[in-house]
Amino acid sequence: MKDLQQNAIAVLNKNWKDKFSIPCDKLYPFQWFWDSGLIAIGFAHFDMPKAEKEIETLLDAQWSNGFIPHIIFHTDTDTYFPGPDFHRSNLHPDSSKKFKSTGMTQPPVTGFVLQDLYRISKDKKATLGFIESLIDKVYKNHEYFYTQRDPQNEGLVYIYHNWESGTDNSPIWDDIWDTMNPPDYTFERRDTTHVDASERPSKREYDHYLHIIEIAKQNNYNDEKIAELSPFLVQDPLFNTVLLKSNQSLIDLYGMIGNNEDKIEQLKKWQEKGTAAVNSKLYDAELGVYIHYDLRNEKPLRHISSSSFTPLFANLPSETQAKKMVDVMMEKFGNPDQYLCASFDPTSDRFNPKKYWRGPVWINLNWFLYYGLQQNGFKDIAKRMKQDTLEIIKKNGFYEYFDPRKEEHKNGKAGYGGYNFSWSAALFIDLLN
Ligand code: 2M8
Repeated sequence: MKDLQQNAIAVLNKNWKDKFSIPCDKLYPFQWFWDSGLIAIGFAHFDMPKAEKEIETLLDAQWSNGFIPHIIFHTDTDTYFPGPDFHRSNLHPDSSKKFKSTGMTQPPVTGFVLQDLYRISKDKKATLGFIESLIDKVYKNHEYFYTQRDPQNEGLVYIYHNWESGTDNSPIWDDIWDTMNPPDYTFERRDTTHVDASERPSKREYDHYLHIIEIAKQNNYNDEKIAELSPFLVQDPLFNTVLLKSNQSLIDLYGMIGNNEDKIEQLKKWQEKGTAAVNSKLYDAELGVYIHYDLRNEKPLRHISSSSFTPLFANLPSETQAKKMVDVMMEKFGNPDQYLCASFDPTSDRFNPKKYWRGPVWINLNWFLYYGLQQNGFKDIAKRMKQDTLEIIKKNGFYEYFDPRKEEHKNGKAGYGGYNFSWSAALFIDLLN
């Protein structure tokens, strides 16, 4: 495993571009929001200055309304579609004057990442000083979410695009695609020149993705208009969990820094309301897990995915709920012939073990679930989650995603998507240490 750790370090150093990291050469050649945060956790174990720089660069691209974009286009390259000319972040009056970006966001990991840097740091005083220098930007990002992304003032924030969820082509979104009929656009995909098309979303799915952005652009990325008009408007348990986990981290960190009582008070209010809302609106007692809610069509999306278990990461479920969730996880995803944790319900007919977010195992989700299980006292299953994660990397390398079926791993060809993928390397290092 020590050799593999050296390989993981080499992957991160190779994907480091002076002041930020790319998730993967050619396939993802810019800085992505949640990748960036998770990558910083890996760097923190062996190169704290890079970890800090990664976060500093990310926050440097923040808009004046507190919004942090999902992709920051630091360079010009045509290996990715859709690029800066398609997204046109400058349509929004508050967008960064310094960086071109998208007009959508991603799970807001920054708050808990700062706390992880502190956990890992060998020089706590210096790291707390670094955190103090930029924590207000993260607070402002949370303020953006609660004031702009919660139209009914429920304590839950919405996402307006599947790319904001991070779980791009999850079968959950099929229900929403059924409510839309976008034009058959002409465009040149780049992802399928780097990765086998069978492991990526379909052309028709991309039509939906582009159509939602077209609507947002027609409205200059105005949040109120998007809430009114976007055909995709979803309350996502993973996204809300990440926000609440980050809220809690901000409360802890401001407490350590001192003199920030007003912010702590506000964060606690968001925390209380958000936790209650996740548990009342997104918990499906019959399924025994958390699910997504389609705010546009006012209906729950009753599917079980790896996102369904992530509220454990922010300690949101009660003891009874947690126990029930873990039972469901083991019953549906825990078959000994499979590695934990498939990204979509393996017993569903929408499950596809090779296709991106429709079934494969993802290292970032396993990392959330490992810590969630551990914190909630499910030590044995947490141990399996960690062992499975380390083993699939050991067998295949630092791929983007992996086949859950153990049988497929016999020839070492069960890793899919991009290779030398940054967060797989970063979180491998964190799990090992
Ligand atoms: C994937 O998403 C991008 C769009 O954001 C793409 O397919 O082009 C997702 O897995 C997302 O969660 C991830 O942040 C991104 C970069 O790794 O790739």
